[in-house]
Amino acid sequence: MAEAVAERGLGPLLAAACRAHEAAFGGPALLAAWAPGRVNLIGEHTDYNGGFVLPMALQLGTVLVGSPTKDETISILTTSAEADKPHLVQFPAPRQGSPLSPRQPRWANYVRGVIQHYRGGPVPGFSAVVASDIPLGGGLSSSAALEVATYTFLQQLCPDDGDLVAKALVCQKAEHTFAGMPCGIMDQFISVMGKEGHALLIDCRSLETVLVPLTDASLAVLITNSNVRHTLTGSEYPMRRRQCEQAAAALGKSSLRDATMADLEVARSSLGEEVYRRARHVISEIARTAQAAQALQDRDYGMFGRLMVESHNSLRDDYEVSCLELDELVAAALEVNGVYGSRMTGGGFGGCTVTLLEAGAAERAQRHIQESYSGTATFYLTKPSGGAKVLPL
Ligand code: GAF
Repeated sequence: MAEAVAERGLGPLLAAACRAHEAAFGGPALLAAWAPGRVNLIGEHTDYNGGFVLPMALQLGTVLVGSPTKDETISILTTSAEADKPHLVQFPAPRQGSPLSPRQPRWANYVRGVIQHYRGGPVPGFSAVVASDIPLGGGLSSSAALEVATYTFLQQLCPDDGDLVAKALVCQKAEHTFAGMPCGIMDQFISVMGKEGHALLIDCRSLETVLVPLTDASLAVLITNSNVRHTLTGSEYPMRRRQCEQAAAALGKSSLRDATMADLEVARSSLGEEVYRRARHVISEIARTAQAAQALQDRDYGMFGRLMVESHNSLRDDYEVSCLELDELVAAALEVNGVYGSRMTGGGFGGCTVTLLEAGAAERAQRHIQESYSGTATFYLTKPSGGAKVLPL
């Protein structure tokens, strides 16, 4: 059954990270920060097309605890499975004068990238421990949470001007330049800006947001991890991005946000069938997301659920980023009485599904999904959380 994320709280994760700091570095952690992962309710592969997304921040997240040091070395220990086992990396602080660049191990590049691009830098020496309860490779933005937790930690060590949008943009830049992943802005943005009890409709072109309440006690959001590990730094994600840019250019638009279905139909034969289908997903998904946010505001969960299913089908058939396991999980969820809708969430190629359902149907749904699924699923029932924060020690 689902982990009771809310009841467990942040305490054990923070305490374990502080103990690990004391053990590894021989002194207490004096500063701590936390940043959440996210689940996207709808609006997939629209962010890098200037479109709408509707994510919520999770109660699952990443903590980074640490202390300033006298020397100009940065030492970071991760206890999360990101590195398979506890793993220490050390490198000279940028304040020493030499810029950081991506290196092995890969997990540390999210931290290095944020340190390098930090707006309050150059960053001095410090010791730190990273710990996380976000399932890795589950498509719930463990990497964005690590970037945003790192930035929030640095804000205490050497404060910047506190601009939150700029913070999300720096974390995205770290991912582009140090992890080689040309992601959109959704994951870092929601990890910074999440609001308790709300999903956030983000216009990824203007970066304006609308808070959409998600506090109805009769409603639940169930995340199901297929436990098929998703990796997005391969060629598929960048290729989808390029295809979208190609379609927008052929339509004479700066992004697919500005294109209509009618524009697309006119250009169909010149685009080629595959690029046409990629663009059809994006244009229809942007419209669906705006409509879904309205449906959620209106508490029209039936409509929201139908749009989730359309989104999944479009990601599966037109954008081709689903996989058999995700399709199985969605099909099983939709067989349960009390389920409004279900879809793959995040980048795809594995990871999680998200299901909107009556709270009273949650246990039944988990049982049925697990029984129907050919693999082993893991479930999370989580309420929308706030964004990144400093933790008092
Ligand atoms: C990944 C990316 F990091 C996001 O920017 C977004 O494009 C998402 O895939 C798909 O909606 O999480």
